[in-house]
Amino acid sequence: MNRIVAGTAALGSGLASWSGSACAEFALNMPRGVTPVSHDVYHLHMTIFWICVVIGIGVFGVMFWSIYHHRKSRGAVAAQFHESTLIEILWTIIPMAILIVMAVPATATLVRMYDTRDAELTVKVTGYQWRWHYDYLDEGVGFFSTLSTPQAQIRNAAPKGEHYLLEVDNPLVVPVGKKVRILTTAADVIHSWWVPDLGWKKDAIPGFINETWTQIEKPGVYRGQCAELCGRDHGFMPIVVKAVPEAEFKEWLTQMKAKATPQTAQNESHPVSQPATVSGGQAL
Ligand SMILES: [Cu+2]
Repeated sequence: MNRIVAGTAALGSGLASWSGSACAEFALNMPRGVTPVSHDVYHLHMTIFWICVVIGIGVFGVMFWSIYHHRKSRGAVAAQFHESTLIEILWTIIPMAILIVMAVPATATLVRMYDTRDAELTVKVTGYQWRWHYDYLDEGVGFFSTLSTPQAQIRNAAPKGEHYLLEVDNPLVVPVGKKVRILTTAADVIHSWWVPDLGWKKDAIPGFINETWTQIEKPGVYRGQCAELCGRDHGFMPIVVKAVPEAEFKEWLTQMKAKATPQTAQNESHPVSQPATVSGGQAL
């Protein structure tokens, strides 16, 4: 009996701790994000969601009402309205109107997503199997960003950390409130750069350069992953974006340039040398 009581107590405390931690992160909806585009995407998603709810209630309401009121036990006789011009017009015009109502905000959001004009900083993101390379094109700074979760955690030999498989050695650092143009490409297979809080994902395709932009509104660390099945270790190429105030960003950039200088001098005889701040990444 005591064992049952103890077991129940343990289960209760387990559930309490679960509801305190995991449940706090549990969400059914998509994140609102931290950029103007992510807010647009969220509002678009909610608009279309509510349109679908109204359509669902309307269609199923009519259907269930009809099933109930025109049931066989009431002696219902099917109505004959083949070749009804009115019905034909209605079921053409109503869906068309619904599509137009959804297409207008969707197009406006897409146009905004592709408007990379007036960006203050350009970062080229290159996907590799299995890590990312970031180039600050106008600054001469570039580095690899590689998964930093210890192997022991991956092999279940150590307790998993808070950001298991979502942590890297060198995050992408960007200034808060500035428009950053992001170019994506790949050096081997197709990858996809995806940080949900930024509101978009962009394929990184060898031989092509895709373009988008972001403007993060509040400082913080935002995490994502490669969203393309790019090979064996596809699940081990996380993305970490660190948004910092402009002054801090400039300081970081200065440090990165200082680190780059000695090696740039060394590589002067090799015009196509790798960016000097490259840190060796390891494929897992
Ligand atoms: Cu990938």
